[in-house]
Amino acid sequence: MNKGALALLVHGGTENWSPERWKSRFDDVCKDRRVLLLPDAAFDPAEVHYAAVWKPAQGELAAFPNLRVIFNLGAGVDALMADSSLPKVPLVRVAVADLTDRMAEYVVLHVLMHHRQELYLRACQREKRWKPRFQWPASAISVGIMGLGTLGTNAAEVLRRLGFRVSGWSRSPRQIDGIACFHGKAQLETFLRRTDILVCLLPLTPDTRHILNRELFASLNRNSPMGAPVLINAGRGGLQAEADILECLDDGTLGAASLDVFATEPLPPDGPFWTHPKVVLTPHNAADTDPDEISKYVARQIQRFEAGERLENVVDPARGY
Ligand code: NDP
Ligand code: OXD
Repeated sequence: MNKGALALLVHGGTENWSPERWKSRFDDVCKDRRVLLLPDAAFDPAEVHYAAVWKPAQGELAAFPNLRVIFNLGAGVDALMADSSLPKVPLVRVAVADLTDRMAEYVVLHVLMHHRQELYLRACQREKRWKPRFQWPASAISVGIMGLGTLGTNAAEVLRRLGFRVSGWSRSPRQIDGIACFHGKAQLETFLRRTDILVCLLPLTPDTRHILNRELFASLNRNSPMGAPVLINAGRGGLQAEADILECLDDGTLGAASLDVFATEPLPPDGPFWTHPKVVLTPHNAADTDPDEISKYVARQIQRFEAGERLENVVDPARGY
């Protein structure tokens, strides 16, 4: 049987998103199928049944008349949701243990960094100051996670095992052992009031754009042992009002921030976040998508689809995630 081709459209721009690397992995796991690396391959658009993509250009996917499934090579689909010409076929996103565990590593690393006062301690080291500060226990700190999906739930559970008081906020009601769960706009304020370290793992949708703003920061717990609340955002840059973050860091509404994502990526060299003393910045690599794992995941899903089984982790276009 002539198997439909898989088109690869990868426009990440960083080492992890090297199109050639993805092509070689997909060649390994789709041996009986043509894997086309666009835009270079000479091909007939009609032969493409599957597309595996990262940040494709607007309209690029509309060129395939026989497209059956789109596989987003990451967890967040905001770039695809912004394409009004996106073909109306199932869109599958990444939800795999490899990525989920990497995100938990990032969240734990940054929660501990603020909890254990690493910014202060590094400054002491630079200045050769031997000045230990009181070290409060994890159980004194309340971490609030916005987004209790694949990534947020796992990170919440790992933090709970470390002894933190953990709560979470989602769109619909959730129940997770040992985690205080809040949902919807009506419960947001209650969730924020008890939060010392706010971790954002929300998807970017019309409902969540700029949700991380001054009003929200002002609702965080002002009586935490840490003095001022801390923000950790590894969701998307569009979730944060960046001018508000800078102002709130400067006026003490926020004590510090770990930011992995930005409205404009790569962050321009003259951006104020690079040098802000209260900011810990990473270049959108909280949780890399690993080409080995993700190519296998996509190949498995294609197998399921062709065997008439249900695709996993299909995005609901109405919700936008
Ligand atoms: P999921 O879809 O599994 O979870 C999303 C969570 O957000 C759900 O709990 C959902 O609520 C909640 N949510 C969505 N909209 C709202 C809203 N309006 N109000 C309240 N809660 C809302 O996503 P993942 O956990 O897999 O990924 C989350 C995001 O992380 C991705 O969309 C991506 O942007 C980002 N990401 C960043 C990476 C990085 O390296 N920086 C790597 C990978 C992902 P409900 O449970 O009710 O549906
Ligand atoms: C993702 C990401 O969404 O890497 O997977 O940002």
